[in-house]
Amino acid sequence: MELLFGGCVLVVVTLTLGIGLGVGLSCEGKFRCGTSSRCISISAQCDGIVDCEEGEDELSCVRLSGKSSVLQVRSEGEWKTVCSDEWNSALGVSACKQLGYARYVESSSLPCSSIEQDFQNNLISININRSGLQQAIKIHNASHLSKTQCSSGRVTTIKCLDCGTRPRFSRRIVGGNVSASGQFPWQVSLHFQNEHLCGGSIITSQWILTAAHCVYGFAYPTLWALHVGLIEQPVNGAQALAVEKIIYHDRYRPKGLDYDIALMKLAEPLIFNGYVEPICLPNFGENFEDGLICWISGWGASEDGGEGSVSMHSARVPLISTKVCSQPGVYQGFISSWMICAGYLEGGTDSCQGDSGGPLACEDMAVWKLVGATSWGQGCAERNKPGVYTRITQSLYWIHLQMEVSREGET
Ligand code: 4AZ
Repeated sequence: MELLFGGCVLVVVTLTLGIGLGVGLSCEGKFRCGTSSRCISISAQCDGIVDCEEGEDELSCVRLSGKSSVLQVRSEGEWKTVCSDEWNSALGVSACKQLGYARYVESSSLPCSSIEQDFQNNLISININRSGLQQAIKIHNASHLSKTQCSSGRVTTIKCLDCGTRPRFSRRIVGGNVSASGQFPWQVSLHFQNEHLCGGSIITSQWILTAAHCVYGFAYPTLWALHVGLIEQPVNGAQALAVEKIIYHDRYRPKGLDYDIALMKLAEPLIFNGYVEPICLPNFGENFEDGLICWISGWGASEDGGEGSVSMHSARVPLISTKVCSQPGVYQGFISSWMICAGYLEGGTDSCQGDSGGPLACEDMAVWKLVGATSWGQGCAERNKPGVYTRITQSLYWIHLQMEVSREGET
């Protein structure tokens, strides 16, 4: 009897401890500092005061939303759209810095009524005094006023990078499915120990986006060299670009298919010239419709198990809804929110080995946006087995966070 009682006490104690720890780790209703067990209240996140040891609570406090790149800041646990009332370019410079960009291009304003409904409801005005402007301010800790209406009736949109254009591409010279010079100026060839292994996309003058499965286990910068502005491989004599840092998503696992995203930071910034250009990242909440025609490109194999291609190939592929892509016979049970499918259920056109990490690019009002990064598929171009791409709108926080953290300490 005593033994039984003792056992019961042990079970109860273990359960209580376990649940207690579990709740502590899950930080329910609170913000958790990185991977530590420290939890802070939601209102302490993005309040301008560092609470976490590594300052994580003051990161990811800014985002661009919707098709017009409306600026939003996180405040008191909610995302709020910034009124253009007291806006100025010094704040724009800070906002772009907080998004991890090295530069700022311009701000503009739009009538509040012309943006997506979801972003119209929670508004905020940011005003900053002179001393704030002289310090390296973060825009979310500028003194601010929450509002239900912007006095000007207008909200702020910002642009941090000229991206997504193809100044050297002339439509007349496209032949077959070999890409023309300047057609995909954001396409990168990632060489591992002097061989093309994967594709990538230029997203800023210093950052290349690729797939985690391309670099997992090989995340040593000195073993890689990047090539940009080229059509033909091999690249004898062409200048190889050195990599400074490789970061892959910490939740990526080689046996899983989620979080298949990585960034490479270049040792020296790129100079854009029409053959080398960045592609735009999409914005938060941007929706790319099923059936939208997008493009894939790369030096991958022309058939499953085949050799890589000498010339960069490209193909038109329509986006496929997750509903269709998750049907029985297609990829039932495999398509998560981190993935987007594109291609043809009848087969015939697809990405393949060696294309991984490369762009799934869609043109939207004359601007090209990176909608996916080539990730996986069963075989290549098989019936009912379209290509699966890492969904970039899902990865935006991660991307901007890495770029923002990497810029800390820069002036
Ligand atoms: C690969 O192995 C790979 N058909 C990339 C894309 C696809 C399949 C395989 C999609 O890199």
